Amino acid sequence: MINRRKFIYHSIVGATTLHFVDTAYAASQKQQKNNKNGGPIIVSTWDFGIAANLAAWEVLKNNGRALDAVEVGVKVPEADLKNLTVGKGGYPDRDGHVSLDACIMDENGNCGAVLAMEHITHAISVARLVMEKTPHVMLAGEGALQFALENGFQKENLLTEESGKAWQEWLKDAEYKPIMNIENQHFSPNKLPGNQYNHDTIGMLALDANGNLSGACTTSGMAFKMRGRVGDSPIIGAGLYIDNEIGGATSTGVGEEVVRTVGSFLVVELMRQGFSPEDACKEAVARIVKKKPEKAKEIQVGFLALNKKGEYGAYALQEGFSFAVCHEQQQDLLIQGKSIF
Ligand code: SD4
Repeated sequence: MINRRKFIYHSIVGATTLHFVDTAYAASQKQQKNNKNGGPIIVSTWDFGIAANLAAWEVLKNNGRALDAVEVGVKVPEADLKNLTVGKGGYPDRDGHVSLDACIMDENGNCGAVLAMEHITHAISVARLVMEKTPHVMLAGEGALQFALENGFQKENLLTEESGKAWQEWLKDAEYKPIMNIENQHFSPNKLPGNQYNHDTIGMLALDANGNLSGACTTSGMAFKMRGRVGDSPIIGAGLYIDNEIGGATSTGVGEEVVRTVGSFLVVELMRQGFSPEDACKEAVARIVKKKPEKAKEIQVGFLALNKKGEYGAYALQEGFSFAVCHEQQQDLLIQGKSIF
């Protein structure tokens, strides 16, 4: 299996140095390696984290600030029209509106977020402006859009031909059912025809050369959600949390379950207690399972964590969760191949 994944990935990205390995297999080696070096390092969720990390690396390699790196990085999938789960081109809600959730947090505990914002591709940049230019942490809906427009963002139609077609298709049955375990194309390439992901968020964590941590998280949320629904991704402590003394964490999957456990904050607090990043993520997933055992086989939830030493780890409820790691100009895509069962 490992060899097969390696082959697939090398064939896609060519020149970049990449390794495809199971998380459990690789995590301990990686942690040792990064222990020596600390930062700069970037980790982000899912396959699309690879391209995002490369953009973020351009900032970190020049001694840039982690905050700038994570913003630049997650803007890549936000602008990618082929990405149906983040930014422009993301799946709409059940009424056909694309509404975006995003948040950002820096090394000083500053944070900003936009919730259910329509018509603006780079939700993360609006979230950053909320953090830097307002006395608030969150702006939602019409107010977020108004703030964005007042600050020079252009109003756009975020529904593309492809996401519009997917919505029309969905309307035939109009059944809201998060499909789990198909997020990673390489892991289960033949499960569904086309690009029928119905959720995936980019969460990115970075540690810069000065030893400072920041994070960003951005998504179009669960596909075909109810109008006005907001998940975990823009909620500080749920979809993202940074504590510059300890580390950072971010989440992906069915946001309602992450909100119920304040998942990312929990992961960081577990690391404070001495858990490794991977063990902290595993424990946070276990708490979700404990609260809702009946849902454990139906949904996907995953956490990704990076500590102050540059050690990282991830854990997801279901197999197929990939995350991208970038340090010293090396890219890795790790797949967490173990189910909690
Ligand atoms: C949400 N957590 O809106 C997001 C969706 C996601 O992988 O991450 N899916 O609930």
